Amino acid sequence: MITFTIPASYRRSRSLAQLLLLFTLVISTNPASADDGYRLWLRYDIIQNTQVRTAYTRSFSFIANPGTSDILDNAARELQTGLSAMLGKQIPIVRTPAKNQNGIVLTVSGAAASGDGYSIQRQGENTVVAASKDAGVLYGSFALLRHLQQQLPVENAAVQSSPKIQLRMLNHWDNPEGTIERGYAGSSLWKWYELPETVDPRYTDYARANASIGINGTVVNNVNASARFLTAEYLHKVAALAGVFRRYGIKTYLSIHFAAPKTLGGLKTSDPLDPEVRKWWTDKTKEIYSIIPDFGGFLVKANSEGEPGPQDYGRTHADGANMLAEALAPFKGVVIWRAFVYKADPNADRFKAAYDEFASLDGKFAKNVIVQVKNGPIDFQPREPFSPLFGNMPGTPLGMEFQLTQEYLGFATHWVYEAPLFKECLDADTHVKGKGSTVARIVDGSLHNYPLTCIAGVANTGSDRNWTGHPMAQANWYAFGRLAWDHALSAEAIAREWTQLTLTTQPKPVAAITDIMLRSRDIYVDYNTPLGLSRPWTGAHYAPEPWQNRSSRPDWTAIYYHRADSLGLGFDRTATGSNALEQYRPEVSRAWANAETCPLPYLLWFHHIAWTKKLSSGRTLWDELCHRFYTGTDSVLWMQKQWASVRSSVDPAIHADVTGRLLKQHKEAIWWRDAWLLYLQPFSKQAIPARYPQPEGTLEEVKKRVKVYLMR
Ligand code: GCW
Repeated sequence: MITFTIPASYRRSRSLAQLLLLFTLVISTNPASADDGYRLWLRYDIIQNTQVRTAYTRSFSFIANPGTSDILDNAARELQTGLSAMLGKQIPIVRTPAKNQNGIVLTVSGAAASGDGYSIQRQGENTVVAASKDAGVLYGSFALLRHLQQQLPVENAAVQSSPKIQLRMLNHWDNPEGTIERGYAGSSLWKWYELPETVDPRYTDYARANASIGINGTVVNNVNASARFLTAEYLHKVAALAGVFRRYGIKTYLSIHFAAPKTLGGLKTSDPLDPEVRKWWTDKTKEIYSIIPDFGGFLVKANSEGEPGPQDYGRTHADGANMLAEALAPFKGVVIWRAFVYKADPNADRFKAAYDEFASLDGKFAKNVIVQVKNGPIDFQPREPFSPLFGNMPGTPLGMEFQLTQEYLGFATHWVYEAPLFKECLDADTHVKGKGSTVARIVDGSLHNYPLTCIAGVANTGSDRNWTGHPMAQANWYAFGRLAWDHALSAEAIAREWTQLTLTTQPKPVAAITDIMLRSRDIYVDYNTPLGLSRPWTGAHYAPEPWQNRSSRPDWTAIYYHRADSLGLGFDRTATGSNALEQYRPEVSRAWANAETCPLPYLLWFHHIAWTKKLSSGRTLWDELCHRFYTGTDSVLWMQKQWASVRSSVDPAIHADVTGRLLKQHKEAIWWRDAWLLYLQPFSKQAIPARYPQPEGTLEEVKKRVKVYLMR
């Protein structure tokens, strides 16, 4: 409701007409009346189409809940909230189905669906949501709500669905003091200083959002972990969060600091083979389970980017992981051990590092260990080939790590829909067991019969009212969850669905927005890192800095990756270079090893190409680069136009917010384009073709601008 108080001064001196005008202005500009994005894809706005609303009202006059658990109660309550809001009428929750009325019946029955799955069936005029676990009923309830939010016929709601992957998790890189490593949407959601006494209601909304897309695990702290989280004080704070999440079928996990036995326990060593160290972890784990009985397990970044690990004591990753696995096993907890490792070796190719360190450890890990692998071999670049570890550890469950937060994808300023990136990796064929050995089939366990399966997304959430900073970045959280549940869904179907739930159900604008989303990642790649370029970044990972040639280690410079010289551009990873290609099966490496046939998006990942070389596009390397940088940048203008065309169908506040970000995105696309081309030009010794508008400044001027981003 909008409350309106007439200011005293106005009451005295203004005419009624003026007051009415003011009233109208206040209403139309009052931010409280606009959509602030907080509700995400769970908006439940009243259904305007009276035909649909009448049909739904007839079908849903009650929600019958056997009511034996918090999770079932939450399923019923969500249906009640959603339906009541969409129908404009309170729908009651009852214990048993009302006679002579139609409604929704929640049922838990062993035969309904496997694992976390659910079925939605029409029985007579009732709609039955059934599952063998309470969580399945919750997922089914959200699926039904999704169906209704899209205003689809009730008769078509029948479906049977089970997740393909067991552990579908978010990884938060949140620090104890409230900052988020690589977070661009405000500060941490977790208010550590207030917990456990004060439990922010927002934690419940976070859990609802996750459960609505099937996410069933969350790691609440950064992999660059503070030992503080293992203290009793912090465990009680974590327990308060876990208490909220549990009611939505979500387990809580912690990232651990491998050296905690020393730093926290006061031991002389953290050697994983030392009996005292092992005992320390066993005791600590027991303590954790006494405080959080359904604790999920540990996520570990070890011997990576300066973090401590078993190699500090001459032990292997398997030794470290197995020690923790032993402590967790009695409680059915799991260890998720990250494979993101690389050494500061000037002669090594970082591309090969994870494979080199892990492939030989296959089969040496305990049963409750999952090795978590980033989608690409380097580090969440805008486009990477799939990591060669996938397929090469048949005896060790490999989990997938995607990054939702846009560390290398323009933070919260650039609109990049990531589902095409996820799909590109999941659908890639490793050929390890013949054709069709996709990365998805490795991660879902079907190829190697993994007993444990896991997929993680590094969260893009924060304290910003709309959760993700860029309103459109909500789609990346959504798409991750939907693909974690079913990797066979298409990026397009998810984009359409998300748009209908979040922005509008009108077909034309839905099509226009979906179109922007589907092209957005390629557009970004074109103006940012086309043709297989990577890591031209400053320390902030935001501004272009292809000239960066000095750092504490060679693989933290830009020139290490692009290798521009007077002959050409790109990293030779064929047999004449680092031969990283040998880490793939011949069917894969053959397709990439030949510069003539290597797909252009991967060309400079694997080849050093001469500036004048004619590519499969018919253009020379230099011309192709110019073409991509310019079309990528111009395409942002297309995004702006397309977005402007949906103005009347999208909430004004969200529309204005995205419009502003698109203006900035175009400016920055020009910045990226000019930085790269001005930097590469002296190497290529060729001009930017006259048909393109020439860069506005000099290389020195662009560099000055970048410096601003690096100032303290
Ligand atoms: O990409 C790098 C990030 C680090 C991150 C690291 C990792 C959490 O720049 O901030 O640390 O990856 O994945 O461990």
